[in-house]
Amino acid sequence: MSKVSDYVDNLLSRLRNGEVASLARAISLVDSHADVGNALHHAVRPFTGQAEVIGITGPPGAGKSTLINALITELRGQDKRVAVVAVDPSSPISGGSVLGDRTRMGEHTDDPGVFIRSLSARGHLGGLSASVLRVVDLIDAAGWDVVILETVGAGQSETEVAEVADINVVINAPGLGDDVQAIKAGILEIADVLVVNKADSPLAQRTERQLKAMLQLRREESQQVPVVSTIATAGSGIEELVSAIGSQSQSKFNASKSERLLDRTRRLLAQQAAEQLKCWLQGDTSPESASIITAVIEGNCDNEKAITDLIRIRYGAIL
Ligand SMILES: Nc1nc2c(ncn2[C@@H]2O[C@H](COP(=O)(O)OP(=O)(O)OP(=O)(O)O)[C@@H](O)[C@H]2O)c(=O)[nH]1
Ligand SMILES: [Mg+2]
Repeated sequence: MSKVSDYVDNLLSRLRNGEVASLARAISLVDSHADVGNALHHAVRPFTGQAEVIGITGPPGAGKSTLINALITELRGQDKRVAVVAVDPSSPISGGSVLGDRTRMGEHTDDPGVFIRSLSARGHLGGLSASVLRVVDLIDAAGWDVVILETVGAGQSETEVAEVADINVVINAPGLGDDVQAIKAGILEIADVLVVNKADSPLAQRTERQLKAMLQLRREESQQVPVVSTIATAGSGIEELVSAIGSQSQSKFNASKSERLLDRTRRLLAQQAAEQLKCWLQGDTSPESASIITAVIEGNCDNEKAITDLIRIRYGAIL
C-alpha cells in the first residue's frame, strides 16, 4: 500500500469515528492538495447520503447568519448534529462576513454537536461549487445530520454554489434598498422556500407582497413555494421554517435518501463536465476546430451542431 492510501485510510477511520479535528484536516486537504484530496474524497463516497444539505442564500445583511443561528438552536433541540459551511463566492479571501458569522453563531461554538467552517472562494480548480460539494461529502461521511450552506448573494456563482444544496432557502428582508430587487432572478428560480426575515420591521408585509407577486411572475409552480415570515433575532417563525423545509424535501425526493444523493451527485458531475469541456474547447486551436468555428461565424453552422462537432473531431466522443 502506498503512503497516500495509508494516510487516507487512517484519516477516513478517524473521520468516521467522529473526530472533529480530522474533519477540519480532511476539508483543508480536499480544498487544497489535489492528489490526497481526490483520494480522500473517493474514499468517503460510499459513506455519503445521510446528511441533508440546506442552502441559505440571500442578499448581504438579510439576516442569513442570524437565521442560521436560530435554525441551529431548533435543530439541536431535535437532537440533530448540525454543520455550517459559509461560502462567499465574491471574496477571494475569507474576510469580514466570516468574522460576522462567527459572532452571530457564537452561542453554538462550544457545542460539540455544531461544526462551523468558512470556505473562501480562492483557488478552486474545477469550480467553487464542485469544491463545496466535496466538502459537503466529507461532512456527510463524518456523520453529521444536517449541513447548512450559507452563501452570500453575489450573482451567478452564488446560484451555482446554492445548487449544491438539496433544499434552497432564499432569504429577503425589508430595508435593503429596492426590497425585492435585492433578490436576483436566478436565485428565485432555485428557491424551494422563501423567507421574509426581519418581520418585526413595519415594511415586512410590503416586502412579502412584492415577493409573492414576483414569484408568481417568474415561476409557474409558484404556489408550491412557501413564503415564511421570520424574526431571526427573536427565533420567531423558525419552527415553521423547519417544517416548510421538511415538507419541501419530502415532496422533492419522495423522502428517499438515495434519490437525494442521486440528484446531488448528478449536479456535481454536470458541473464538473461543464468546467472540463470549457477547458478542452478553449484549448483546442487545431485547424479542424478553427474551420468549425469559422462556419459558425459565417452563419453556416448553429452553435449546438458546432459544439457536437468540436467534441467529436477532437475526442472522438460518441454523441
Ligand atoms: N430587526 C431585525 N434585525 C435582524 C433580524 N435578523 C437579523 N437582523 C440583523 O441584521 C443584521 C445582519 O444580519 P446577518 O445575520 O449578519 O446577515 P447576513 O445575511 O448573514 O449578512 P452577510 O453574511 O454579511 O451577507 C444584524 O445586525 C442582525 O442583528 C430580524 O429578524 N430583525
Ligand atoms: Mg452572514
